[in-house]
Amino acid sequence: MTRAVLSLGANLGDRAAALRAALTALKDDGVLVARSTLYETPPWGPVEQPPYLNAIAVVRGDRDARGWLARAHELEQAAGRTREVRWGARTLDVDVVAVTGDDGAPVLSDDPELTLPHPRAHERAFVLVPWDVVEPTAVLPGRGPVSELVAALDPAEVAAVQRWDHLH
Ligand code: A4P
Ligand code: MG
Repeated sequence: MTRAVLSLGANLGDRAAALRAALTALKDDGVLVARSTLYETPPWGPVEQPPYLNAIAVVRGDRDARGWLARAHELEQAAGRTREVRWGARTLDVDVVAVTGDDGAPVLSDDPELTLPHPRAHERAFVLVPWDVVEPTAVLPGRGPVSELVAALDPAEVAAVQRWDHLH
């Protein structure tokens, strides 16, 4: 058994439907431990594109790290994702943020196919803010407590991550 933190993002089409379908699929798999609400977030990175909806899912089950990546790719495909521009707009992106074994030890990997922890998670408000709400004691392996990483972000970036569910 392993535990994984997944980051879900969508900025094309019916963003909320894509995220909800993926979260429902994880629930139906019997692996969903916790999930955040949906947050609207400004696009991060060099590509100009529409705002995202983002969410975090904590899952636990009988998969290794590669197994979670494979499930992530299945969920992307079910949402009709095609791979175009790196960092560009997408119907659904599911990234594996971190994986831990049942002994609590983090899975570490510098394989470009699956880098763990995710190499950009520690600087992304759209990952850290929802994760901190769902799991206030979480630690990002090699980087520190998620709450401290949130505190170290630009406050404007944190404020720009806005709860969306209760507005819609
Ligand atoms: N890969 C390696 N490590 C991982 C990992 N830990 N989790 C490989 C998932 N995939 C990992 O991913 C490219 C390759 O990364 C895959 O072949 C996989 O084996 P991709 O999903 O095909 O392409 P991508 O999503 O464009 O690249 P990447 O690196 O996942 O992009 P990012 O960094 O996730 O950026 N702004 C906001 N506000 N919210 C967002 O969700 N997302 C992006 C995508 C940009 N800006 C955003 C958001
Ligand atoms: Mg991705």
